[in-house]
Amino acid sequence: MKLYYIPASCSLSPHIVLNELGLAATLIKVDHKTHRTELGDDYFDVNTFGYVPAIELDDGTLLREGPAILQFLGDLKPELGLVPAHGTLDRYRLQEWLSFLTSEIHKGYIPLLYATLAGKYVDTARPKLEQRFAWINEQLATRPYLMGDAFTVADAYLFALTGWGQAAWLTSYYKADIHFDNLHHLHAWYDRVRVRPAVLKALREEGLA
Ligand SMILES: N[C@@H](CCC(=O)N[C@@H](CS)C(=O)NCC(=O)O)C(=O)O
Repeated sequence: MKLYYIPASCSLSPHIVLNELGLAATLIKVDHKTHRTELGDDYFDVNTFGYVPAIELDDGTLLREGPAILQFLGDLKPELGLVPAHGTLDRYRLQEWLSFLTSEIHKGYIPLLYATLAGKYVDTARPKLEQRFAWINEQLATRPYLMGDAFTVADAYLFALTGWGQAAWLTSYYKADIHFDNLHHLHAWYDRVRVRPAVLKALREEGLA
């Protein structure tokens, strides 16, 4: 297994977990400015988004996103108790913590970190967000919903977040200047989700329809 990391960044957490597990992974350092690995490769060829952590399994499979990686690693040795068993309330409690840490703490740092870069936060955030939505658009080219043929909670989450950019039906402060005009698969997905009875009902109940 390989772990792509930037020293002192959030990839420190899977690094620690690998050590807890006593697993000898190959550590590959990524330069956070050039996005080159210490082997000289372009890290964007490994991870489309250029961020760490990412792990590469021995069969070449790549896994991204800290909370997913941490759970994957913990599940390799359940007897160590680094993650509670699947299906237990404690497992959801762990996911509650991971979601909180990733969205409220980890990403809560971003304005502070970019503020130190001469107030460039908006200029940096918008293209990143648009690139990520473009990637989602590509995923939706081959499947009707994020996970495949069936609507899941992830579609409900994305629907709410996409609305902030699209904002066709919003008049509130949840409006961001993000452009989706060319993302046809995302549009098709959005229209598909928007007419679901449960979605229409929710929009009505929130005074948005
Ligand atoms: N959604 C990702 C975000 C990871 C992330 O923000 N990584 C930062 C380090 S803490 C990074 O690699 N930044 C460099 C970049 O985005 O180019 C996750 O939760 O794993």
